[in-house]
Amino acid sequence: MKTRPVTGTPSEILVEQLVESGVKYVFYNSGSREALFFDALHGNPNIHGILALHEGNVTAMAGGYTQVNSEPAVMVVHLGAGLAQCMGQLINVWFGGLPVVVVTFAGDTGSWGDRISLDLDHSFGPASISAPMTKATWTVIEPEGLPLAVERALRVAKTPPFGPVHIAVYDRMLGSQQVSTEIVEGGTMGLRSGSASDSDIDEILGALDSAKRPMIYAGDGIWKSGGEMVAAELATHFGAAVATTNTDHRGISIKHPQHMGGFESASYAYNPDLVISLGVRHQGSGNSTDFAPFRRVGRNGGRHLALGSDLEYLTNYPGLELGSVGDEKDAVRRMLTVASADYPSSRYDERRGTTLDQATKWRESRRNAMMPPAQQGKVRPGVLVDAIDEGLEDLGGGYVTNEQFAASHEAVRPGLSDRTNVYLRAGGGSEGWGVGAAIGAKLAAGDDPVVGFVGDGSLYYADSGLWTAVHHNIPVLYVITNNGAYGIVAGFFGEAGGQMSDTGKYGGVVLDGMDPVKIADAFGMEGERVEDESDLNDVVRRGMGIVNDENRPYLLDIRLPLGLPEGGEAAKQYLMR
Ligand SMILES: Cc1ncc(C[n+]2csc(CCOP(=O)(O)OP(=O)(O)O)c2C)c(N)n1
Ligand SMILES: [Mg+2]
Repeated sequence: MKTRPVTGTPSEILVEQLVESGVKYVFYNSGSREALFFDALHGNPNIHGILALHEGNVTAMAGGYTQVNSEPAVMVVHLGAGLAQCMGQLINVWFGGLPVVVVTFAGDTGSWGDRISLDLDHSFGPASISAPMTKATWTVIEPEGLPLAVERALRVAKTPPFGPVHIAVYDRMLGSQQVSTEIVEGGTMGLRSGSASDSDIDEILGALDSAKRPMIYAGDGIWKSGGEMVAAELATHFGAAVATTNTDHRGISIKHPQHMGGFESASYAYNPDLVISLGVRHQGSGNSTDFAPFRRVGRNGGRHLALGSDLEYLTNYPGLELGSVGDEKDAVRRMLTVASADYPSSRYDERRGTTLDQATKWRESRRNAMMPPAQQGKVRPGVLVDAIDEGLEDLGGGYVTNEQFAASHEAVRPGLSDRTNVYLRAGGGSEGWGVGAAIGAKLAAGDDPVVGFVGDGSLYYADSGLWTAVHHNIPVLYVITNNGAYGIVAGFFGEAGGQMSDTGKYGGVVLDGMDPVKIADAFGMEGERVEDESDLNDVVRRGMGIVNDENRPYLLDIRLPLGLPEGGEAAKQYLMR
C-alpha cells in the first residue's frame, strides 16, 4: 500500500482522497450541514462539483457517467432526506449494476435527541435505507479513516459485478479541526474477474459449432469487461442470432445485423437449439413464465450454457447445463483465437445467411411499426431514429442515451463500423433517468457527441436537469420524443381489457398543455419545436452543429403522433371547479 501523509480538515482530506483516486466530478445537491465539505470541494481545482437540483437527477447523472466507460462516479446528497429522494433513481444504478459511490452526511440520532430534521430516526442507522439498493452500505465515524473508506468504496463498486456503494459519514466530524492521516495513492484499479477454464471455452465453442440455430443472449457484462467488439465478432463468426434484455442495447450493439432485440420475443421467432448467455442477468416479470424461453429450448432437446464474471450472471437460469465464471472479454477473445484455427467462419456461411434473413425480417417489422401513415404536423418515429443515427455517425459516431419508447432504437438501421453509435438505456426502467444520464454521459465521453433521447413523460420527472446542462455548459443535444403521452403505459392500458380500451378514452396517460421548449427556455436552454419531418435531417444537423460547434446544450421538441392506442383520446379528468 502506497500512502502519503496528509494534514487538513476532514473535508479537505475527503476531497483530496477523491482526487487521488482519480475522481474528476462529484455530482451533488447542496446541504447546509456539510458546508465545509462543499467549501473544500469548491476550493480544490483538481475536481469539479456538478450541481443538480433534485437528488434523482444527481443519481441519474452519476449513473450515466459510469455507463460510458465504466469509470466510477461519486455523488453527494444531503442526509436521510437527500438519500430518500435519490432512491427512485438509485434503483436504476443498482439494477444496472453501475459503479456509483453515494456519500451522505448523517446526524447523530443516538447520543442526544432521537429527532433530527431531515434525518432518519434512531431506530434506523444512517446506512439502513440504502441497503436494498446497494452492494454495500456502511457508516464512517473516524475522520482519520476517510481516505480508506473512500478508497474501499470505490474498489467495492468497481469490482465485478459492479454496483452502487453507500457511505454515510457522521457530519459531526466535518469541523475545522486539523487531522493527520494518510492518503492512499494510486487511482481506482481496473479490476477484472478471473478467466474461464479452457475446458469451458472448448465446451462453448463445440456447442456453437454443432448447433443449428445458436443464439447469443448478450448483456451488460460484455461492455463492462470491454468486450463489445469481440462479442459482436463471435456472433458474426458463428452466424448466431443475438438477443438481449430490455435494459441493454450495448453488450452486443443493437445495430449488429444479426440482432433480434428482446430475448423473449427473439427466442420465439428464432427458436434456438442453443442459448449462450454471455454476461447477461436474465430478468422477468415475477411469473413462472419468465423462464419459458429456456423451457422451450430444453423441450426441443437444445442446450443452454452461460458465462459471466460473477454468480449474478448465472442465477436466473434453472437447469443450466454449464455455468462458467470468468471475465467476458477474456473468454470471448480466447474463443475467437481457437475458432480462427479450429472452427473457420466459412463453415457457418449458410447458417449466417439464414440468421441474417430472420434478423432482417425482425428489424423490418420493428421499422414498419415506427412508420405509421404520415400525418400533417407530426414526425414519424422511424424518420427520427434514422435522422439522429445517421447525423451522429456522420460526425464520427457518439453516444445515445435513451429514456422513451415512442421512437424505438430496436428499429435503428443495422450496420457496424468504427463510427457505430453506442446506445445506452436506463439500467432499471425507473423514470427520471434520461435528462441526467445524458449529462453524465457527456462528462465521461469528452469530445464524443452525446444525444439524449427523452420522452415527454420522462422529461417531466427530471426537467430541472436541463438547468444543470446550462449551468455547467454541458453540450448535449436533447431530443424530446413528444407523443403527448405516457405512450408505453397507454399501450398497456389498451391491452388491459377494461373500460378505457372499451370506450377509447384514456385517463392518466395524456400529457397536454406542456411545452418542452418553454420549459427549456425557463432553465436557460435554447430549443425548437419540430413538426415537419420533411426537413428533419437539416434540423438535426443544425441542432448537432449548435451543440458541437457552439458548445452548448440544445433541445429539439419533436412532435410525434399521439401516443394512445389507435383511435384513443384523452378521458375527461377530475376538475375541482
Ligand atoms: C419511477 C417510475 N414511475 C412510473 C413508471 C411507469 N412508467 C413507465 S414508462 C412511463 C412513462 C413514459 O412516458 P414517456 O417518457 O413519454 O415515454 P413514451 O412511452 O411516451 O415514449 C411511466 C409513467 C416507471 N417506470 N418508473
Ligand atoms: Mg411520451
